[in-house]
Amino acid sequence: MKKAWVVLLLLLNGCQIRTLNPHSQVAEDQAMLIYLSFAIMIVVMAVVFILLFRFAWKYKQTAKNKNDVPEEINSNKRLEITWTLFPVLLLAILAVPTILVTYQVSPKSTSEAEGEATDEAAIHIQVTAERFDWTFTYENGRQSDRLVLPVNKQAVLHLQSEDVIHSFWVPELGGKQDVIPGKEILFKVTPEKTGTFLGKCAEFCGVNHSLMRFDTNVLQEQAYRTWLQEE
Ligand SMILES: [Cu+2]
Repeated sequence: MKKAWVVLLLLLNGCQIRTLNPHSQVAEDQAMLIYLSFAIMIVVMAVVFILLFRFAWKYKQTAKNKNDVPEEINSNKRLEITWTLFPVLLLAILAVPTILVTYQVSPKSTSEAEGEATDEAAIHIQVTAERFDWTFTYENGRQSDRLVLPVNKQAVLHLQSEDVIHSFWVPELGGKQDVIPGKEILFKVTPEKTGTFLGKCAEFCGVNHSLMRFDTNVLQEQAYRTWLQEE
């Protein structure tokens, strides 16, 4: 029994990748959607299971009712309206924030984003995925295998792939975002906390896919500037 719990905990932990530990607005919005749909699911499950057990108990066969012929009921307006409106209401509660957030956080390709206002002070980083590593190129030309970002400042990541479809994913900052060959995709993120967050490719891209991991370091702005100048 103990073993089963350990296995379950390991599965839930996802080995270092922590999805529900958001440190950016995008990641917070995504986590909120997960919690909301989970809460709705719990409500539905509770109703279904309570009714299931209640009816199984209430209408169980006994020596007394064994030969009863149940009354035939053709319709019940009140019940029918309830079980139609209730799911509609739940779906609406789920749909409105989902659509709003999805449109808001969806990354766009460069051509789609043309003419769209970007933060003047935002930093731009070229992110190149190829089998099987990531290269991050900064504004001063510095290249690195790690993503380094200043805290509380918008970063515009220009995602590009050299070969096949990869997926950019730093769960604590948001994502996952497919990286598609022949198309540059902009992913905007503003990290809200300093620290090191694990990122990885989330699209199976070949035999060494699992090696496509990278560290994301979120630094204070001054430390970021210093790091940029380092060799
Ligand atoms: Cu990949």
